Amino acid sequence: MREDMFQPEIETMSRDQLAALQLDRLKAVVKRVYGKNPAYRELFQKAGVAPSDIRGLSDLSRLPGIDKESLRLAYPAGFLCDDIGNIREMHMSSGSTGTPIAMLYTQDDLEQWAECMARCYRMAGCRPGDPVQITPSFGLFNGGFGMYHGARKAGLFIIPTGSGNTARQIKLARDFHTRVFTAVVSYGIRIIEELNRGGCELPDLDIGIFGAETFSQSMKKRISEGLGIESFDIYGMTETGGVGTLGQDCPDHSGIHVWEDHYLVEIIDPVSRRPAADGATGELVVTSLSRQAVPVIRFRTGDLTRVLSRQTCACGRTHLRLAPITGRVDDMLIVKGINFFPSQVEQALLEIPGVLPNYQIIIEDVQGIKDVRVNVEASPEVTGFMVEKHLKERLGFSPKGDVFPPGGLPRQEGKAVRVFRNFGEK
Ligand code: DLL
Repeated sequence: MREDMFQPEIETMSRDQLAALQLDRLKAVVKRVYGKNPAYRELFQKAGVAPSDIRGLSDLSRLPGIDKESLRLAYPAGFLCDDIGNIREMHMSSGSTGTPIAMLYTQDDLEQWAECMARCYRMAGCRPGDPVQITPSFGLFNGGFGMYHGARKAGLFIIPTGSGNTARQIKLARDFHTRVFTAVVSYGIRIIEELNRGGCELPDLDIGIFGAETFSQSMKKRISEGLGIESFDIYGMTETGGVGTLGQDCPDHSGIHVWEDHYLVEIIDPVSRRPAADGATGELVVTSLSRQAVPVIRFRTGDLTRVLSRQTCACGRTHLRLAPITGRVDDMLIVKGINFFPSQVEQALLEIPGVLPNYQIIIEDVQGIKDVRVNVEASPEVTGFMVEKHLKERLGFSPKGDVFPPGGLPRQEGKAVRVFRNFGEK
């Protein structure tokens, strides 16, 4: 029995077996959405495709897709494919535009979520009885409850702190010997700051599971070193059923293993919508194969990534690996003709010794021309000029760099807001 796998028979299944399972499940989910939901049926009819047309996995490309806007317009339950009486839980993403997306779960959906999360915990090296501190918030955000459901399934000792009260988080971690620390990426940094500020003793953590925000290599390094842990990058979203549903990296840290028995993934060029070759960056499109209440069909996630490998990993898992998410399609900034993502600014900033992982990217309109300013916290030896020079080398253009003392920039609870635009556009 492999200790590091929750379901070794599924996690190491041959690619042929996996494809056969995916096809069976794809046929079933297509039949389900078509039979049970008028909105889906209408989309299928418009695209001129019926469930009987799905004979092979390549027929996926014949299916119509949905995106965040479709789900928002369908709020609260326009894509429901089950009886409302069978719903046992809901979560919701607030989104930037204000109209929420609701995700509803049947009992089977909750089991599926817990199973995906339990695989992630076990893959990170968690053993039954390990104390796990769950710091994402408990509520409509899926982070806290998803980690909770999975920890129940994996037999961990749950310390459900939820977000905030950083000093207490550290005390509890010390008092109850937290081995596994779970958080939204930027909260890892908050813990390190608090440790430095209060001169507190570092709790004896081993494993960190972080997600919900881009996790650049340099951020991962800072957090791992600052907390003395091995960090894992966990991925999921409200629309696919929450944290961990899409997967996580393994101890080989060679990409995010996608739970392909539950999700079919495609990468497309966000503009032409054509499939992108393995290795090419594009938008991730997801079909949920085993969810009951609100399965998504060819859902355009808006997240940018690429397929790193479909080969069996050194860890023994056969499920394909994606590159860490670099950003969202609509996060791309174009300034003075140069395209870049906030995560590239983060990566470059954290290469500068003395720069702290708290920053803001401000896009402003200077006499009709779009300009960028980067505010960053750093120790006193770092100057604005040093920041500007390094960003110029790494990004190819020179935003203005303003350096703030440690603690000088605001912090948010939950996901960090990094980009601010001070004129009319989104
Ligand atoms: O953020 C789920 C989650 C909670 C994942 C806790 C990990 C930890 P949403 O609020 O619906 O759900 O936001 C989903 O967050 O489309 C990505 O843009 C981003 N995201 C999630 N995980 C990662 C990650 C949760 N590991 C959106 N790396 C997604 C980069 C991530 N971005």
